[in-house]
Amino acid sequence: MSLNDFAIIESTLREGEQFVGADFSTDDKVEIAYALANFGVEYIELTSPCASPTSLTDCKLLSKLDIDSKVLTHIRCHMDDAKVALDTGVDGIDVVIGTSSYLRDFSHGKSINEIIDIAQSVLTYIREQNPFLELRFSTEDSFRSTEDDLINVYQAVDQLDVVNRFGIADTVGVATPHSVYNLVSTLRNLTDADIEFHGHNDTGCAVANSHSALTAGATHIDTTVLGIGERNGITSLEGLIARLYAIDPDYIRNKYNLHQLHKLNQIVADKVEIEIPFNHYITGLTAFTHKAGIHAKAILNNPETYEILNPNDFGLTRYISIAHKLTGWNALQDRASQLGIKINPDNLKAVTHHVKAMADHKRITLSDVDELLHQWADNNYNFDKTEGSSKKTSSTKRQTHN
Ligand code: HCA
Ligand code: CU
Repeated sequence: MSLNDFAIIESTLREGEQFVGADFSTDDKVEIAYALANFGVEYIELTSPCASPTSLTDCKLLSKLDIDSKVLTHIRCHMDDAKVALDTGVDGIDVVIGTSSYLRDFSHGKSINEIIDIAQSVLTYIREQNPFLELRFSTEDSFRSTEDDLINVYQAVDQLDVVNRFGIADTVGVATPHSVYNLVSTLRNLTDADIEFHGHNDTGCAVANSHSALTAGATHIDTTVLGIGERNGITSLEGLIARLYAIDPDYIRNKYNLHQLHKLNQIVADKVEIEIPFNHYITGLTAFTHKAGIHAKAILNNPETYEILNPNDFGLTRYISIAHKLTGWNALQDRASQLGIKINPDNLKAVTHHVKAMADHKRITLSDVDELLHQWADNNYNFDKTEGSSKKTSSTKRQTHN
């Protein structure tokens, strides 16, 4: 199990470029690469240098950046692509070829034996040209390939002894934690090389699948910032970090610069012209927002009661929402203290009752609550106890609270 010894292959600049909203300029790529390196990802994967003339020059440029993350590029299992990639100065090359019947019949048209032949010649060639390069071989659409085909292909490549790492790709997001565990375990028993998992999120399993891959012995996980990629993308960096932090906070705190995560998300979100989704792991607007009175009370006593992720570790703060019918008097007491208001327990309960009644009738705001707290802290106000309405009897005393 490699939950305590794994590396992130951050593919925002490769898989992420395949997101419909992405159109990164050279400057964008440099900025994102620096932000990823500041966060501390071990690898940054770049679009194939064969994709376009600028992809080639950007690959060369980003390989020269003074960053700690290793720079990889990603190519088809093709001799022409290999020659171009070798010339870019990257630290490693990720090679991929489809093995499912879909891709064999409707994409490259090759049989399993032909795939093995091509893989052998391309991978051997790359290794001959550069003995120090990190070389990875992956099958595309691994989870709709037959296990026999996969074993034949991986075994044939393993015998060459030229790759550092094998990849398994859930290209269409069909895998489950169970199927990922089984396939990674099979590959783990077959080779001593490192194992990388790349998982799409079409059915919402990408983070769980990545976690499962690690428990089965995978060593490398592909991510993108905000999960961007083809269709609805792959394992998000933030989802993986949240998942692994929940298991071993100290390990993740020491491994990555967690305070950089929100900034990194905002940079990428701005460039691809989306909002960070409200419910996104760690960085979403509501990720640390608590609402129900019962939750608020416990959170105020001990945040761990309802939080497995500490927002402070990410440079963020929690928020307790109080302007609604589910509110409770503990949360309102906390708000009163924030406002410097003294309010006796009976009045506090009366305000709580009043807020709830008011919220039953209309959408209320924090200022409505604050106003009520001010009013009830001031004994010169009499309230009509009919639910949902209050009646001021004095308009002078209130000013002392403003
Ligand atoms: C794609 C290819 C890929 C490759 C993954 C990998 C996939 O369909 O664009 O090389 O690990 O999802 O299979 O992203
Ligand atoms: Cu992919």
